[in-house]
Amino acid sequence: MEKFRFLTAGESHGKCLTAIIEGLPAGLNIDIDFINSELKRRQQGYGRGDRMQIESDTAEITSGVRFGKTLGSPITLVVKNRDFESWKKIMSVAPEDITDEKAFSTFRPGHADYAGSVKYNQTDLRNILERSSARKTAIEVAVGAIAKLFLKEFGIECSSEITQIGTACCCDKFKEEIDLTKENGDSVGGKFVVVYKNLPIGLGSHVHWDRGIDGRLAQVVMSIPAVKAVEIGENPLGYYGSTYHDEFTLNNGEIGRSSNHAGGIEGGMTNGQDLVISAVMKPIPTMRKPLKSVDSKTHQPTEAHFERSDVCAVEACSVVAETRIAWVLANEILLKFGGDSIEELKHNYHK
Ligand code: EPS
Repeated sequence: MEKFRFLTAGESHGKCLTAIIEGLPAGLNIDIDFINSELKRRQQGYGRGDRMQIESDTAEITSGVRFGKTLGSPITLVVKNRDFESWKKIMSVAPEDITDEKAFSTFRPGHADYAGSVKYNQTDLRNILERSSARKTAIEVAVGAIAKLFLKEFGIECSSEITQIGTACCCDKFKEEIDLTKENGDSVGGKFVVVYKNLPIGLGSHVHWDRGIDGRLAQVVMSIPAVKAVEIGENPLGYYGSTYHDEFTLNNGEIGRSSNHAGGIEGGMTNGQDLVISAVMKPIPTMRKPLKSVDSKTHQPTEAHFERSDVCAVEACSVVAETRIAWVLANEILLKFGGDSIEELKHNYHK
């Protein structure tokens, strides 16, 4: 069930990225500086490509907000692609501008190129690259930053941390691993964890498969480009029931827990403990030292296409995950407590 809904549009080197959000109550404070600081966080991290030197992502709000507060009407957001200045002709919408410049036909193993070109009947793989690019996560983060502002109204905050880069599991070694990968013309993935604190009990439900909040969270994190695995709480492999489950405790009459292996979710519902979600990002498929491929036009063996890319984007991915999780939590709060204004929602809200 969707209460907090949105659509995004935009290509990586097109004019801009756009989103329309619907379902937020009236009266929510919109702090544009916070949205822009989240966009900045997404651009950072060791191992990013040169595109991040060109862009300086900021969001413009063109509807749904007046004098810093939501109106309850749809909110439109725009993030400009600065790089569009260099791509105006190549990304033109006008048929008379048709050009082969920047066209390519050699599939990158691991990218959307192959399946996308077959599905959409495209010979120029740029027509797939442009929307499959992780560039679109910029506008998604802007949407998620608004969801985070909504969560802040209820004292819900989050943090994230990188736990592994390639084979390095200790943060002192992360830079070294990325430097070595870059020297080898390769790319590297990793793992991160996101924690949300101060959630109410009972977001999500056990009554239908599609209402479990764990499934909804897994979907939004798994669908971040290059994410291949999502875990909620502690990976239970190797545990017994007696050692995995979080025993109940009583402290001055207050119900508590002795541990949080469940990561804050039991029976598809938040249980009041911290929400803990980890995800694994694969190495980005665009590599300076390309893998073997096939040319889609000539059907001859060749090397995969290379163009400017990131060596490692795990840190950016963790920011994207934080903001996507915020979409789901905001939606569940709206569903459970309801309200057309932030005042009404706060009146209905309880932990
Ligand atoms: C990205 C923008 C892209 C890439 C990257 C993420 O810009 P460009 O293609 O112009 O260099 O840097 O996207 C990918 C690596 C990918 O495979 O999708 C961004 O804004 O995050």
